[in-house]
Amino acid sequence: DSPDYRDVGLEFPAGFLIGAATAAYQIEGAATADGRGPSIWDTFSATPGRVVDGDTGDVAVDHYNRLDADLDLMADLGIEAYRFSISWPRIQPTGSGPVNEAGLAFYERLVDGLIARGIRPIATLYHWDLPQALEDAGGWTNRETAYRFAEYTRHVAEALGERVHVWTTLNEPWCSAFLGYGSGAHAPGRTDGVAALRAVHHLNLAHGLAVQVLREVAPRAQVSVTLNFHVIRGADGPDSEAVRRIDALANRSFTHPMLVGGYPDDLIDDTAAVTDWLFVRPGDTEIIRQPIDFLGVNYYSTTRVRMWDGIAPRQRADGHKDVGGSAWPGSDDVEFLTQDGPYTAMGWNIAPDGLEELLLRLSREHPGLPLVITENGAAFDDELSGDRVHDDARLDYLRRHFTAAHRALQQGVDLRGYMVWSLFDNFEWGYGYSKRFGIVHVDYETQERTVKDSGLWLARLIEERRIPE
Ligand code: GBH
Repeated sequence: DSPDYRDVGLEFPAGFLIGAATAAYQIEGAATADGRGPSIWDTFSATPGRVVDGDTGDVAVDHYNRLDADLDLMADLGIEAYRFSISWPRIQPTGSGPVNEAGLAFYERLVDGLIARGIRPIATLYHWDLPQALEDAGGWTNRETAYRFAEYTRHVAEALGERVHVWTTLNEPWCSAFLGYGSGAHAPGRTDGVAALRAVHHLNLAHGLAVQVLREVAPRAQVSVTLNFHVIRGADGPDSEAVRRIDALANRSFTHPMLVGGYPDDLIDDTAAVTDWLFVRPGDTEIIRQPIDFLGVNYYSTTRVRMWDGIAPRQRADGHKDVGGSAWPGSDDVEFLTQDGPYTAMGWNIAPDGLEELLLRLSREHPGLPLVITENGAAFDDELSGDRVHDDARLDYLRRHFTAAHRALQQGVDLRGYMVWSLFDNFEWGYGYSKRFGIVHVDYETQERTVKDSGLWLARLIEERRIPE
């Protein structure tokens, strides 16, 4: 009998960090303030047809100009940690050269404001906003971008390393590589399988180089990377060819080089018709395989696949718009199937058992590596009613996933924390403002913030340290 994950009263241990997450381009706005340069997401969102309703991050939730009030809101919710990202084009408007001090000052104010309120800062160095000037030189298909990222990391760590004790190099490099250069659903919107696989390697290299820099500049810091895992269900059984292929491309193309060493043989074989992988140079394996202090896990949903005879029809069960390219170079004969509901507003199936399964798998395969859930949450169609937002569906989603995390803890998984995605409704990438993930509602006309019922529920969970009614 499988659990329904709707338990109440489950207690989280002291020291288990509970908080919320955001990303720079999704919330900050102020796209040209204080010398910020353009990123690939500015270019992409300004290109007609790329983002729903032509939305951009120009204003977003205006967090850049509302920092103090937003910090007070975090303190009111009682969050113990805040996971945010630093905008590379604010620090280096063209992706190289000296620090733009005015841009850096924003993050100094943010970090100081968090510390003053007793909230632990968790800084992500890259959440998809590559400086456009670097994209013009090839972006993540160009090996040089990895070295520029290491330089940027050094600037940021030198400025903030004394105050920020938890760092994440990259957020979801799978999305950067395969949605940015493969399917084209994300910036820079390229549709080229070789480019996507080159990007995989240069993102891995950037991670390794950045970890080396952080160890040198901030030796006492906790260093991590955040990956979005695909929890894959095989329509033809759990050990099917389709499951193995998608696991290789989606999961092991990052975990293997970062945590084990080198690329998996089956990944190289599966992609042999697309690339010879000669962009991997001697010595890269050692640079990428750097010890990290914990692994950041982003989890939303599961994926269901089977092999197809020929090029599989691209059903949009994967939650992404069909923009022509493939996110699965060398595996276009894998079909993605619609799964049983219930679903979120993204069309993603709700499956807390997938989170439990994922945490158990990671802890079994990488013993000794602590885990942190760096993102989990859901979009639903919320409505303001007076000064409340009764988002029962999101509250229920969070309850079930916190229960799943608790079950993993009970089974011995070294899980250290849980960051809910997201603190605010925000710019949901290709979906613009049409999808709301926040535990805080934002009125995009007035920029007024309203804590949703799910936010009040999270505040109680943090205060009582147990899953509330
Ligand atoms: C995260 O991306 C991002 O880090 C965050 O910025 C974003 O706002 C948030 O989640 C919500 O989308 O069908 O094979 O593509 C999550 C991106 C969405 C990628 C689910 C994988 C399902 C697998 N992921 N998607 S597939």
